[in-house]
Amino acid sequence: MSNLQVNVPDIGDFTDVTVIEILVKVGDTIKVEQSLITVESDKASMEIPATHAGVVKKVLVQMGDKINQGTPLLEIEAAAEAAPEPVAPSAAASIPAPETATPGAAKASASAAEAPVAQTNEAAAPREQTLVVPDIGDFRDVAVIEILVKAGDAIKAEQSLLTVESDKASMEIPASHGGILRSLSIKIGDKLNIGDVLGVVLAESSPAASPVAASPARSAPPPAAVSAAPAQAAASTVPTAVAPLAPAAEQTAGALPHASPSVRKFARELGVALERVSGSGEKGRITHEDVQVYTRGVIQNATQNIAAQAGSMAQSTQNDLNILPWPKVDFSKFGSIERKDLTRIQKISGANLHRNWVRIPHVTNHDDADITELEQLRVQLNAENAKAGIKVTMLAFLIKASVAALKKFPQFNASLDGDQLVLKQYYNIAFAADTPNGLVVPVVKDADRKGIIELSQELGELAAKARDGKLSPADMQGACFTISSLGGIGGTYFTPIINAPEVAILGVCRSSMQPVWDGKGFAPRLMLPLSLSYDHRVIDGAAAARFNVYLRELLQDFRRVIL
Ligand code: CAO
Repeated sequence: MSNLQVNVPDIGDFTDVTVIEILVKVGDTIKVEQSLITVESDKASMEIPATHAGVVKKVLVQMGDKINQGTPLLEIEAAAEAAPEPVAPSAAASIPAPETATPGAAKASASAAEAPVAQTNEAAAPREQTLVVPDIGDFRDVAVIEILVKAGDAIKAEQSLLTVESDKASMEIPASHGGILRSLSIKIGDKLNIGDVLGVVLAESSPAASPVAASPARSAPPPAAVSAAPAQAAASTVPTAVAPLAPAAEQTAGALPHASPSVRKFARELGVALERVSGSGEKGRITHEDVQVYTRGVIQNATQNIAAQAGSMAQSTQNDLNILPWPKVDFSKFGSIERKDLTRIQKISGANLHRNWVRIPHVTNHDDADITELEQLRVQLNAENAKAGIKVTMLAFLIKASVAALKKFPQFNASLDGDQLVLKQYYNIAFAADTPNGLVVPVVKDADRKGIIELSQELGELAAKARDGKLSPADMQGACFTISSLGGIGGTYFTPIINAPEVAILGVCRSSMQPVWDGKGFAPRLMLPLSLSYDHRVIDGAAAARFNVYLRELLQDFRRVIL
């Protein structure tokens, strides 16, 4: 491994171009052809590629330095397989000297001659001039990235018409003639080469006064005239990259923002319109960092807007409900904490529960049902069906009793729809199921047509599907009334939240032996706590008490279910 110096390769006519970006730093491993710095003249910028591979030991240029061909750029420890002698710079970085432009110009004439676009006939319209891509040296198939003028614009000779970009350089293409732009025949993304027709201008000067006008129908001027008579450059079609620099004041308003190709590429990747970015570099040049700052600003604004909107929504909810904002507490001040994301089910059910709790005026009616005899029947049925693997729990009886109560009190088997009550003539009963991922609510369809054993079997299947996360949307749709049973867990009473658009829900807790007065004395009875929440817009308190009493009677004497 040996240390060697990497110099600026042949950059054609570029002289004293300013370093506007340094793309590598000490310690970087660089490859041949990798861009090292970006340089810029007034209207063109290009990236200077590495001529050797290796590890950067020293960066020999600084931002703002003026460089020329041969200026030392880096000291590197050359890689073992370093590229041989300094490579000729890539086409993108090699801007030909005007002298080398002759063949290009010849091509320009040829291709303009071949162009099918209606060319000006001097006799018929002596002032019309065709604008073509002038000699752009080694550049081939450069993409149009910006069009700076439009048909109808008054343009000046030398005014930038469009910007083209290759992989590593961008440049503005000037007008060969001033006047009124009649038409443009290019669009963004078009790939251009020397001689391609850009449009037609109604020239401001008489044909005789303009060197270009001498051959108006084939407007690409002989480049020799350009190099031999630079004073006439203002009337030439030489691209800005090799033309005398136009004073900044002459640049068109709304001209392409000043930025290097890599910055343009970066901006394009982020979808940033460079016109909106303020450049902090020399002469207002937009740097990589400017694009980042702009992007951060946009994201920040968007985030703030969303937060403001959410805030105003929350505010309006708060105002509607007259409640305080959610308390913000730094819990870690009081001890160690862990943060855990809510599960998908928790997020969905949480949003639904919140809506239901806030939107439905809930009232909960509590009662106790004596299920002493029913429990005996349940135990007996379980014994009888044990072989079939069917487990009969209190839930199946509760479903059956609820169906009977819904039939007796149809407003419980209903949904509010605006000013109407939708009364259902089917009996689908949902039940809340506790699963490792959160609460789900499967639905037993047509419960009125099923017996206790069939219901028990179906409950077992749905509960298993719920635990395994295999419930389909259809399994959870179409409910009329919901039962939330905490009987397997414990507790006495609670307030279940109505499952909108239903109008009532039955909460059931664990049955327990209670001393119950039978008129003569206290008898031990198995009592089941019932908690019926109802939508007070649809159901009034008396109806709820009657529903609960009826349900209690059914559970106390299950024979009544068939009445
Ligand atoms: N009183 C006393 N024991 C009861 C009972 C009650 N009301 N209800 C059930 N039990 C018993 C069962 O008989 C069973 O006993 P064994 O284990 O001795 O056989 C045990 O409790 C467990 O029953 P289970 O819970 O497995 O079955 P289930 O049919 O009663 O309930 C299901 C099924 C899916 C509803 C239930 O498992 C569940 O998830 N419950 C939670 C519902 C919930 O989270 N509700 C709150 C929603 S709102 O926040």
